[in-house]
Amino acid sequence: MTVPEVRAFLGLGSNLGDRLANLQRAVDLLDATPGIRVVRTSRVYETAPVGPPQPDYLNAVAEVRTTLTARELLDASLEAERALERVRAERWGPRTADIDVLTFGADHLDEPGLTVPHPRMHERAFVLVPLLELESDPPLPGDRSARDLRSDLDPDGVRPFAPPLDTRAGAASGR
Ligand code: A4P
Ligand code: MG
Repeated sequence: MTVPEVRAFLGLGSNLGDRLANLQRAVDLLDATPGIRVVRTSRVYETAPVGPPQPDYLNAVAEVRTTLTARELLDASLEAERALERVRAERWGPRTADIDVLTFGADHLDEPGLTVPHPRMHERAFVLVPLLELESDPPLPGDRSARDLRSDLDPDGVRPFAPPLDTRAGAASGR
């Protein structure tokens, strides 16, 4: 029996070390995980930090197709973060790689340690600008729609930095 694939979006961030290489490595690690295919990513943006003073981030959003459950996708993301030797020193503090599960199909989940859509995604231009590049009407927390947000989305501090990250899917199609 074939397990149907779910389309999910992952938020990627890095503000320590070689930030672009960290994001690429995160994509490669996710793509190498059985049950996850990274289809494409947004462009890479350089973004002003939200939270305590810290270096600017690079952020991007990856579109994946997965046969995993949402929980398994989160675990794979945390595993990739660990592989990138993320130092969990302070909440909202600097990190080599942060991977958030933004959406999982059209599901709304609120379980211990797993809330989807990501509860703060609609407040954050560093998530929304790259996400809206890939999907014009993504699931959002509560009953919000992207149309409601666009008017008060402040893209200041979210600057294009690099083209989309490499994916096997992109390489196969000659991109
Ligand atoms: N968790 C629950 N739901 C989810 C989900 N949908 N995706 C739990 C990922 N994790 C989820 O995460 C803590 C726990 O949240 C996880 O173990 C998981 O069970 P964490 O990554 O260790 O904590 P954190 O990231 O330090 O805190 P938090 O509140 O998740 O922070 P955010 O929201 O991830 O923000 N500024 C810019 N410009 N760019 C950034 O990327 N990132 C942050 C971190 C702050 N400022 C930023 C950026
Ligand atoms: Mg996080």
